[in-house]
Amino acid sequence: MTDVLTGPASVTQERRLVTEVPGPRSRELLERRTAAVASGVGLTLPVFVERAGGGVVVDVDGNSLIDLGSGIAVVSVGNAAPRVVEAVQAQVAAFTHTCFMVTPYEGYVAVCEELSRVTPGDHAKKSALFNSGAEAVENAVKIARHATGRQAIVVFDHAYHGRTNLTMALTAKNMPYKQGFGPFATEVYRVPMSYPYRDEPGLTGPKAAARALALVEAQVGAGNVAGVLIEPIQGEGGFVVPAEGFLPAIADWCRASGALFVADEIQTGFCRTGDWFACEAEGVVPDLITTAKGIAGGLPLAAVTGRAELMDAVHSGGLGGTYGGNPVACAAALATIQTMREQDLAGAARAIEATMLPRLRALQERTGVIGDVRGRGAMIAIELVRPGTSEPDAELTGRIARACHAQGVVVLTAGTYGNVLRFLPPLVIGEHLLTEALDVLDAAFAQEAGAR
Ligand code: PLZ
Repeated sequence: MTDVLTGPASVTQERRLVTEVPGPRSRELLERRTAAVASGVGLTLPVFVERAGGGVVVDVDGNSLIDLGSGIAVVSVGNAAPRVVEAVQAQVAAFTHTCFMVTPYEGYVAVCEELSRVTPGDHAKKSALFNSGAEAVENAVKIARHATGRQAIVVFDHAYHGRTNLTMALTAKNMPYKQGFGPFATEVYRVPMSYPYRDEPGLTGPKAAARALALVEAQVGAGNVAGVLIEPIQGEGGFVVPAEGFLPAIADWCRASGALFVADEIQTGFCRTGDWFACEAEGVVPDLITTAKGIAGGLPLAAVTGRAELMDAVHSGGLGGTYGGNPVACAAALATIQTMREQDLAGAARAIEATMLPRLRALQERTGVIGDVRGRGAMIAIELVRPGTSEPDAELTGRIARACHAQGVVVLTAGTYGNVLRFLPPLVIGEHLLTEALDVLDAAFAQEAGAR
């Protein structure tokens, strides 16, 4: 990890609180937000941002917070990363939009070329670009159905794939994502995930896969499955890392059954887990892969990348959208990918893991309320439980998160049971900031869980 300045020069890489959090300016803006913004739009931390860079977010009251969220795994290269800013400014000044389907431009093509290079597998690939993760997942399903001539999509417990109608159906958790929003799309079948902390002891990855696939064969029929859609490490579900051998067994079954293995790497992708993509850890090569979030340094961009013959199965004009692959977002993506390569941000993610895991395991030993410490690279989580049990403790999780927020550290929660604290620092975060954030976390546990 380096401590180089990786954002706007005006953002000093420090935690510094000058008011309570949220401060008076943020509270004023919160009042306006409450009056003008639909209350269905969620809110983690009512601190309004003025600028951000590297591993720091500066609020409108002048407080500097350490960022362990990256805007939900987006600004992996740092907020307002200099090279991204430069590329975006140049593109905005040249042209902002033509619609790639009307009059194309090079940036879109260059992003697809990069996706062919960085995604797993050395087969011929093609890509299509979209605006959001959910839209990419929707299109992956469209492509899988069209290419196979089959309809069923298999998804997993604890999965998160988005908030549109089809992706709500693919998502597991009811509250807050699905409650009252049905009816949902059909031909979606959910099977058990490999969740080592909560599975029965001794359930290996291959056995967990066999458990899931036996259900698919009995209840769906292998010949009806267009695709098995899976996050190689679950994101919103609580950074659930399947047991070793689970993903390869699912991928093998897909190959044997003529179903597509579709990896949703929207949260895990682009160096987050210490490789370009999380599937690489077990040498799994997806037929289709969805990406978004970290791809473009904070600009909205998403993609489906896959085997050329599958991507080309769809008739001309069958895929698209007004803004998909917007030129400004493409310029940002090219700058982001270049930054990741040149600064070895996959290596930076592995260094973050090396710093975090021992600290969190020590905290687990001391407190007795952390059931599991897990994750890979800069995608690390702890699952909070009642002492001596594996009963989820969402209430304590919320209190710890709020205590961190009050001390100027942005942390996020996750998990089907709401009892997971997850850490997604920008990959460029300085070691000193990361260590300080872990000190704040230790203190939050001392305060809220009585740990020394
Ligand atoms: N697939 C694996 O993690 C987005 C959701 C935040 P969009 N996760 C953050 C929220 O509460 O809405 C996500 C993901 C995986 C798909 C998506 C959807 O990506 O860009 O939010 O549509």
